[in-house]
Amino acid sequence: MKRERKFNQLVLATKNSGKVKEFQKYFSSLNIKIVKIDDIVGDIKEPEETGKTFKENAKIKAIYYSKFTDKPVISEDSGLVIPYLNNYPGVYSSRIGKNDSERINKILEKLNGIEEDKRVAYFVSVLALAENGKIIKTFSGKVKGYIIKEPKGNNGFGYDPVFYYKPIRKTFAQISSEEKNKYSHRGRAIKKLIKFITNFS
Ligand code: ITT
Repeated sequence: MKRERKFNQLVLATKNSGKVKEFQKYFSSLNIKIVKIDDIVGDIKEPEETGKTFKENAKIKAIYYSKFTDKPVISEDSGLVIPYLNNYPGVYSSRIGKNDSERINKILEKLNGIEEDKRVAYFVSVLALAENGKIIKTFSGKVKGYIIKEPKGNNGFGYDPVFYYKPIRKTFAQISSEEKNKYSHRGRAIKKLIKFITNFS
């Protein structure tokens, strides 16, 4: 069954410039225009992320922002999950410190002296697609890595400098955003989103 209207434009509802860069990179070769929410509605108040899961928070953000525009909106909730630390920091990934380096130091302290096989970590991304305050669908992506003892690399954002991806023997901060999109939680979730919107266009 074909949808009547094409998803030829998506409003990206995030305040995180690192995410914006990766989305723009991914979509740059496709016939889908990414518009930032700020460019449509200006600097509006962010919704409270009261959910207990990434999916709940992604939905909260997508529903909230999609009430400000008639265009389809995509939001993301993502974070780092460390099973040895009972899945910390999880949905609190952006809130455990004032800036990226404080947040990185917090997890390095918690893992101080812990051997490599227990330093497994996952990045998780859940995207929510919504229109006029209603969720159309969610998409998720996950990638496994290891938290190394000292930050390496200057690219990316957030926990990328300590997230070591074994298949390429580099951290996510040592590769370009294009390459990161090939392996990352976000890249994997975006791939599912694209499959959905292009099948229904
Ligand atoms: P928005 O809600 O406006 O999208 P945010 O930064 O608050 O921006 P989240 O609530 O989804 O977004 O928090 C995700 C946090 O998880 C993010 O701030 C980083 O600290 C971390 N994170 C997520 N994806 C990451 C990635 O690809 N690389 C490094 N850190 C990442």
